[in-house]
Amino acid sequence: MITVYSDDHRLHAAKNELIDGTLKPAVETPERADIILARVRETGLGEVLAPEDFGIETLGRVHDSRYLLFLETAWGLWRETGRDYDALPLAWPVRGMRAIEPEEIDGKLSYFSFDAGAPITSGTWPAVRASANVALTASRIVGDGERVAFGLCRPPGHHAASDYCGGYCFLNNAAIAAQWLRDQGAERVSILDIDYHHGNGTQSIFYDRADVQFVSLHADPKQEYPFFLGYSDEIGQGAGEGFNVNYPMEWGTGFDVWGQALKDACQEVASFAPDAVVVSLGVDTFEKDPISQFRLKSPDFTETGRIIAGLDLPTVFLMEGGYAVSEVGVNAVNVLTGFEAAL
Ligand code: FKS
Ligand code: ZN
Repeated sequence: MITVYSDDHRLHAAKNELIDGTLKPAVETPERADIILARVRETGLGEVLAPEDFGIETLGRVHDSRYLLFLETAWGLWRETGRDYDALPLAWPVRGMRAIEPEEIDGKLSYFSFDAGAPITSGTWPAVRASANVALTASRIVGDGERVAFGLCRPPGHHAASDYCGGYCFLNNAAIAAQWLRDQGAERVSILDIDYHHGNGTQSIFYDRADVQFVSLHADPKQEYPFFLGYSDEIGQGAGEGFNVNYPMEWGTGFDVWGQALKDACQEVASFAPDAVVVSLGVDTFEKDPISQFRLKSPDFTETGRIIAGLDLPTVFLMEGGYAVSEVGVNAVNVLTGFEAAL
């Protein structure tokens, strides 16, 4: 299987993040991608290719143009105010407040985000563009007839919506990939999101559409981030009704329950009969993940790949989360080798 990877992910390296009420060193680090790439090479998974540049119009198929302009200019505006450390928002418009884009950068940071989990640094814009190009190139490879490709995306994408960032995510790589496949002539595309956290951004982008199905396995929002989306009664709206499927699961869930949910999710995908599947591949479901509460073991990821291969569909794997750095490479690549072994 071909892996698409760009060194430009390193340009985004947040210093800190708020965890449990204190500023701690960021857990979404460049080291994560380095370790996954090292494992790809160690296992001889296949060739590693650099991404092609797809241009900003491709991003505009999914993201709002004001939001893209914000991402491109935010660091410069923040620097102009004399600050040289990571830019973070601190206030959000909730119930009864006005959603008007403010003029000042601090207000814009708030307006274009849903949490303080997506710090903007000097290299964030080139890094997130490279990450989207990685996703698009992997999709192009599958669109050209390969059965499968792996986009080693970093930063991740599934919390980013059309016009806001959050949860380490800026551009929604999976949504951009799915939309590109549609624009290239795929009639239906499924996004199977197996990251521990609900892909609120991806869900919101396709919620009223019948051409892109969103199916997600994740920790129950009544217990876990992102808290405000991911319930099982979210089934899509309008033309999209029936094309959004959520499998929220309790803290402590192991592969007995999770693996069954994956099989059920694959049934949903199979009955949608898509031309291609985009997998939002998070391995933060791992038992030793430092920020998560599921209990998957390393061999369970191999089985996960095998089950997904059973769909017998063109498949684009895109990296999302996974923070147990010493095992993130083994677990992510286990999914890919499990998939390949089942072909
Ligand atoms: C939990 C605090 C939650 C934010 C977690 C973000 C998770 C990101 C991710 C992605 F795939 F996007 F990277 N903090 N105590 O793993 O879903
Ligand atoms: Zn996650």
